[in-house]
Amino acid sequence: MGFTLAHKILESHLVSGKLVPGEEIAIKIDQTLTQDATGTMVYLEFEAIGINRVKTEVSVSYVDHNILQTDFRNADDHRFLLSIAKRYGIWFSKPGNGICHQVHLERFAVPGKTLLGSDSHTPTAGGCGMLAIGAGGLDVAMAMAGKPFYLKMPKIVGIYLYGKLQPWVSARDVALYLLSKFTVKGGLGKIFEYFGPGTKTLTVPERATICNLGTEMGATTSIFPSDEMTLSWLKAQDREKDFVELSADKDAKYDEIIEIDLSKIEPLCACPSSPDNVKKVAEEAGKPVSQVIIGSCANSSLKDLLIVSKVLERYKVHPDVSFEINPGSLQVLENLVTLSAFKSILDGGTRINQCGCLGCIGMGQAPPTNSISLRTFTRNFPGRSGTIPDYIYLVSPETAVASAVKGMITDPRELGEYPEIILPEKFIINDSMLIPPLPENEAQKVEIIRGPNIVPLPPLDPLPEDLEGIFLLKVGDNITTDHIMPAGAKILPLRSNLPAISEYVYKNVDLEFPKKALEIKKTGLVVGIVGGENYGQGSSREHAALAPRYLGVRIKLAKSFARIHRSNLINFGILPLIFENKEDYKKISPGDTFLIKNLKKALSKGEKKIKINIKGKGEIFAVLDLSERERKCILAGSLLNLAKE
Ligand code: MIC
Ligand code: SF4
Repeated sequence: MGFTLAHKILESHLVSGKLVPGEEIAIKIDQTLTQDATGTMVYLEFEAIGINRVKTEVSVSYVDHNILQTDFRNADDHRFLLSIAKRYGIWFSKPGNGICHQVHLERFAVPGKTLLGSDSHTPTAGGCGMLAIGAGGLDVAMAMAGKPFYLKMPKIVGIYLYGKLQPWVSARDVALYLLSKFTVKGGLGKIFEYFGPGTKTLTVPERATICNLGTEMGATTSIFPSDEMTLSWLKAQDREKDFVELSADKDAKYDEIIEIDLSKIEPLCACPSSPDNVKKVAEEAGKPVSQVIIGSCANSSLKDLLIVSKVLERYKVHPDVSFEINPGSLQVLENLVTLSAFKSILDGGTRINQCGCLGCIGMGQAPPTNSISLRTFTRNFPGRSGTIPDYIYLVSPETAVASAVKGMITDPRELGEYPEIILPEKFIINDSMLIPPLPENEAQKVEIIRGPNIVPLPPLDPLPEDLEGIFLLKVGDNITTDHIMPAGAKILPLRSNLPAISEYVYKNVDLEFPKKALEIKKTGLVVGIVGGENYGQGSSREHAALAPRYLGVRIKLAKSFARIHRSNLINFGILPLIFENKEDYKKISPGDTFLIKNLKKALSKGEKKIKINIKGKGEIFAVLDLSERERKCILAGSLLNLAKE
């Protein structure tokens, strides 16, 4: 029986464990990436580990999320990140150079290698045949220190593609189609591996779009084979030497197979306010739109912007629409200019922003009240845009530009003949904003520059014998890390200041949460949160674990957890408990007091069934399914404490 591509890469990087779905494995990490919003914390953690230089083949620190230097704090963060990169042997991608995933695909992704990134959309590099996984910051810090990455061996789902996309239908629609089938939790514990003749019709950036959006289904990662398309991408990037041909064996055994006829896919959109609320664009057509934005790590490649350019050669942007472009990278922008494709974009009435995440993480670009905004972004979680309530649709660049010129949601096939898009055989490459690592002898002398907003991590106490506390909050299914720890222009500057950012935990759900939690903490009790299915979906931000922990949260009791958030909870000593009987969810009300007796003893013995006594309501049971390593981490109070031990 043959092997899948994911299996082959995992096997060649296996440090411990067996490649059996559900078992904990450890793999060697070749490359890491961080971005500024998670990066400051990652490097504070890396410093705390006490290593002299990164041990990976390549580590890159990108600045793309918060590039709004509204005061000293953001500028200080950037300077801190640059000095860290110089000191520890890390590449530095300056603000303005582009979104981490787009730049990584262009300049660093290597087929067959492993990449761990402190950003949930790290799987984008799977478009180049790389096994790329998003993780919490501390896991990335450990990988930079040469430690393996631990994960539960996922199931490998083979997605067999055949046929060819119709004109005006693009990779984004394939991802939306998959989201409609799998929903936001259907990829949990799975790797999506694409194969079949249809893969040959998709370029690397198109494959990257599909891999990128696997994250929205909760998948561990997604991957395409490395073939002639990969070779032509690497050639165009002047990186032919990085090419190796890679694919699954002909008789590879997948845990599940799904077939997709690309020619049957139609333009789709994710309606407000979840990436899996998918409908045909035709069904929503005619609704007026006030804002349309092309950008984000999912859809801001050269091809995406060339389509826009071609459409704007024929049409102008509708007067009622703010049409905005956030190019994925400096390379994308420069090639657009060189191909003379920028002129029609400007002539057509487009607002151009710098290369970066911007409105995708609520850094500006908030839509007006009670109006529809169409975006090629990754997520339309409620309020993420900065306007509450918001009406955000996620669409392909084709649908976006068609709607921008018509002033209403429009099926792009209405625009008539599909323009010819020719990608250059060689891209203009400009690495002037990519700063290479310093040689070791020079790096040793670099001083780390910290601003007053960069606050060291407070100590995290080990697990006490008994846990007594109050369930302060009860939430429903699919709670995102944007609910738990919102981002946006006001909060993002606080990512390196834990006490300050903690004041915003659950701000859009219960404004008083931080204050009430700290009051409970002062009495010596701990705080508990009750959740539904897929608790903590979305981003990799460890602040969604770390900040609640700072406020005294020690247990989260849910029906199920999203992968990265669960790991982050464990890394910071919060128990991810799962209801043994989901019906018990109904029994708990906010304000209930709980007691878990002899918890430390139970954990030390490896017990999986935990008895929780709820005052006035009796006992319920929860499952604590931890590996030995995870148990030790919770007992120590955090992975950092454990690493120091
Ligand atoms: C996101 O798209 O939600 C982010 C912002 O890129 C996050 C990382 C963060 O919160 O800093 C992610 O996807 O992991
Ligand atoms: Fe940036 Fe948005 Fe991509 Fe996150 S999803 S990395 S915020 S562009």
